[in-house]
Amino acid sequence: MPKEEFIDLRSDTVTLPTEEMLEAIRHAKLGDDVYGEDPTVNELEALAAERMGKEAAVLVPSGTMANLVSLMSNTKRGDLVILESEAHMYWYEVGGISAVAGLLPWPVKSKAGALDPLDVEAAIRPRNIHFPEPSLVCVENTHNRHGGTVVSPEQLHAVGEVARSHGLRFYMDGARIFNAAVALGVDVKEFTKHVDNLMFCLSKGLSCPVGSLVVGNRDFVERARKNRKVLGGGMRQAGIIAAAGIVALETMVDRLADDHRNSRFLAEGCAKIDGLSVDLVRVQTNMVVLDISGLGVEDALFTSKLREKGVLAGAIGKGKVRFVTHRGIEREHVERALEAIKDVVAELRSR
Ligand code: TLP
Repeated sequence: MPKEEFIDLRSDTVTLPTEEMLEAIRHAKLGDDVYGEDPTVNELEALAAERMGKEAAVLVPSGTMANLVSLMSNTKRGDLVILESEAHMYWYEVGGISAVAGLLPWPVKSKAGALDPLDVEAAIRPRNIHFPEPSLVCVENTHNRHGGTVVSPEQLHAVGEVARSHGLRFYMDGARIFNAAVALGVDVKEFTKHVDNLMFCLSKGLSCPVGSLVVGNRDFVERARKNRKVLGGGMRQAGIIAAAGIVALETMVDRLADDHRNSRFLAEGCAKIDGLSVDLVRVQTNMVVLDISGLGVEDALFTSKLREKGVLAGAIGKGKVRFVTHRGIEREHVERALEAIKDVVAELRSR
């Protein structure tokens, strides 16, 4: 089957740029961004800072680099960082938090991604000769491994209060923060006002080919710019990336609601299939996590059977399979995906 015929629900990272983005890239005014002279990058950074209600922003190539430079810019080597135990930074970023930033991650369990402020407080150990210095609390929003769940502004406020009262900074991996804002129907600043700084991605549901932004106060962003450089992320005519980012921020946010409707439809369809279970409460944005453990097969077998039927999904371990909706996935694709899922379940149950 040619690749373009697959219904690709592995991630919203697979989205391709829109025609308008490609046009904007073609006509972007460019300069050397390491000298601060790329007008399109400067425009995107100013726009991102304004949208997030912060002083400044810096464009980086990936979400992973955004998290890493943010960690480095919020801490010093040897510090302790409190994060949620299923956090992307802890699971999927090649251990950069320790290997590169030199930090001790201190995972705290949560319900559906929202940390309990009491658990955060308990994790902040007193200053003592035996303990590393705690300096940062991190949250993820929406929360990827919990199924795209939204950490509400109220929850952020409560955790932020604990962090601040102990003199710790508060950072948000907001890779999909616009999904959270659209899901609750509120301005993104309702979330961002509770954290000191954050990152968000252009290259996921917003459909850009590349790019993430690190956002916060001027001092923090200045440190982030320097840390981006040390990691080799200082780019030159990066306006070709930023041009698409401007289009994304201006035109691609509201349509995320379509992705949320489609994931809901997919989840409700899957919930009706015998042998599968879905926690519908967690289907809040553009992700669906299917629990296939009732079928008694490896998740990788399930996804390879689905692939044979033209549907791509992610095996995320422990009998869980992830589907992510995004631009390019319409209701009819979801209907076809549901048919394929039904067929695979029937096939596996008859073995
Ligand atoms: N997540 C990817 C994979 O790495 C799992 C995906 O397909 O969801 N923070 C969060 C919450 C993320 O979900 C991701 C990407 C990142 C950071 C890293 O972004 P990139 O892939 O741009 O380095």
